[in-house]
Amino acid sequence: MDTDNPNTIDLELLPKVIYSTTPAESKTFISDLKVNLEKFVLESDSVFVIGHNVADLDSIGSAATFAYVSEWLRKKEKEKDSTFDKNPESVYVVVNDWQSKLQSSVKKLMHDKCSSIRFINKYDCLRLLGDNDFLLVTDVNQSSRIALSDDLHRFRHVMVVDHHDVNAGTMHADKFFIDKTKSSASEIAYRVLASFGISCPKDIATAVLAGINQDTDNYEQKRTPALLSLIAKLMNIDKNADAYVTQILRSNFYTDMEIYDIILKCMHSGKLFLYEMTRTDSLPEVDSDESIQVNSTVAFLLNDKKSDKITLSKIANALRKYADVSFAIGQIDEDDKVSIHVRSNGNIDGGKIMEPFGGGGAIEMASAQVDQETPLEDVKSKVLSLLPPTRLVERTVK
Ligand SMILES: [Mn+2]
Repeated sequence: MDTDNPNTIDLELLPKVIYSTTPAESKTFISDLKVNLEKFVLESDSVFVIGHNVADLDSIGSAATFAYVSEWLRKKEKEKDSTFDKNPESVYVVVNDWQSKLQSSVKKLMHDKCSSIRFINKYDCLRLLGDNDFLLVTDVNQSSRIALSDDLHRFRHVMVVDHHDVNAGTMHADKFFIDKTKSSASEIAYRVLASFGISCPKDIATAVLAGINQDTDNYEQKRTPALLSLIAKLMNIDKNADAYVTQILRSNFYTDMEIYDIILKCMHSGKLFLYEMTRTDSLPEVDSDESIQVNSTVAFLLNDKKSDKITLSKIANALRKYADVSFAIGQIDEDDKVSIHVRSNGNIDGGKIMEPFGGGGAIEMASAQVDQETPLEDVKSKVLSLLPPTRLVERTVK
């Protein structure tokens, strides 16, 4: 665990987190979030919005929406009050991994739909940074995953808005707004925009839809009636939004095929495993009602070539389409470690399984790093032993 990192949170402080886990809480969650956001946005000289490193569509979609809302609030304040002395345009989105490292779809979204957003990198941000500025962190709460982790203390206010749970690696911030029931940070950002009564421009609607699409695996996960009606609303604002999102995702063809190439190679060398997992009937604590939901397919990929965390998380993502829980395990160049990445449909808590390895994350998505000397097979056996009491049947991959 990140205990040596001075930027991470003391777990005792967690009651400060404002959660939303039920629809009833969701209303007060949004109104608390609104009040705090407006206060920080109007008090501060500049507003910086940042998502996680290696920005994805949700990170960009939510950051662009929050930046749009911030600028709108400052403009409205200036109209109302001529003595308001903040520049409405001092609102920026910080993207660290400048264009080169970003996926094609992300670059396209930034270029095509975010032309009104001022994108800057970490160094521009530090150059512009004064002593009364606000940092809004979106789609992430882990200190190790943002570009400004060493500079958080330089902001007057830091606020986190996320749909992933907090844990020991969570950064320091004044306010946390965590809504695990929402599909994506983009969905939260849109609901905040709507609650201010701001009419949503076409480009922002498309960016929000792109974020939701990314985090729900093309609207396959977290498909609640509320989300489906939001998707319909966004498609109504921009009739071309869905076609546009499909088109930018297709531009990831080469990078996607590279991932499938690794999966194929591992499959041919016997390093891809599928298990049918069934909870045995003899377990005393399982009653008949509960046993309905525990038939799951579990996939493991052991990559014997060195790669990186992003590649392994993309492999886990790709395998999740064919399994309920997927694990990608392999050596990474970074820190000479073995990295474990899990994706889950929610039946099994991925974050919990990563905890004994010193890692963590959300139910749906988590990771951990272990010593590089650990054989990949041993990691797999340990993961298997951590799954709920089950009967496992290995299935041949064909
Ligand atoms: Mn997200």
